[in-house]
Amino acid sequence: MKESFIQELKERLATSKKIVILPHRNADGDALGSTLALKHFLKQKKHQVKVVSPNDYPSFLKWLPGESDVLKYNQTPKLARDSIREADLIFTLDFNALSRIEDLTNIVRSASGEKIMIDHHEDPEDYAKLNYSDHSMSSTCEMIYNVIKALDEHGFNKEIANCLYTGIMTDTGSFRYPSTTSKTHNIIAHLIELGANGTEIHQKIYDSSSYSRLKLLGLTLSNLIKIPKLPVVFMTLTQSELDSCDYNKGDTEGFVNYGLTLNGVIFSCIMIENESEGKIKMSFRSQGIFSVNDFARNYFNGGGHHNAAGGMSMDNMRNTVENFVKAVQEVSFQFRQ
Ligand SMILES: [Mn+2]
Repeated sequence: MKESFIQELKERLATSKKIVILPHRNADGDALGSTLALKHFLKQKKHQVKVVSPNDYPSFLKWLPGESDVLKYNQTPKLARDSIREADLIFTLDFNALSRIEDLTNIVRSASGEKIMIDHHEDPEDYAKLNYSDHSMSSTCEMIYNVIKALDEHGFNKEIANCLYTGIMTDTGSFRYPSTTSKTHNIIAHLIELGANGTEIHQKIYDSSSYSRLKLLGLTLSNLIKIPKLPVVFMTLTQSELDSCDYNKGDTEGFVNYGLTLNGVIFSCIMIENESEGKIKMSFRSQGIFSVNDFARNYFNGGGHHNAAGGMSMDNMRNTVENFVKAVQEVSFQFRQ
């Protein structure tokens, strides 16, 4: 983190401000954890702070302290829009391209408040006046920890600790992805001292599957296909399969990771049909040097991180699978290195 970022942030926060904090659409543990943690911190500093989310998020995040005050644009559009327009400062957390907030993109772009980006994805856009962008970071929550510590090391409390623990845990796959460093563990140790309850958080996030989710997982795994002679698997879920299990939003979260548990596999993909939006959502995960960020950018209008990325296809499932397999063949030389 650059010293100049903290200095400039301190200047902005020296007087009481109206502040809006935005997570990306379909917020995950890191997006919601980081926005709420920053909100708890800034509220203590006598600012007026609102978290505005583009849409709703999975129910396993709804216990996060402060969640019930989040304004959801798809539920209360006027309130959300007015808050953004009136804000002096607009923090955008856990994303670096304004398209990630979809319906809010133009509202935020045209808002007069100063934009501040804190994020760990690659290739940031240039919309924010102040940036703390570092793709080596495990999570935006780890970055928010650094920001709070630099602004006021006594500014943490139990709520902040629980929010930050959640985002670091979910974005590191429970502290096992390569972005997890000794610094990450030191931060986690501090968060536990501050009152974060790791056991409880883990249970609330991971042991909260609905019946429909477990049924869907079974279906997804039975649809798993290994591409012969390559360390690649893919899974598919059509709209009718989703419907047959009474699919709820968020049910398929994390399914793509199961592909990597197959011995020798280093690249896993899941393709999930969304009939009403007329597209197929694709998630990619890899282990080691193969970049799914590049793969998603080059073939499926997406991007993300080196080992975790997303993309989409406007084609039907059959053609999407065909295109995926073709793309994999094209990059297959990378698997032989
Ligand atoms: Mn994140």
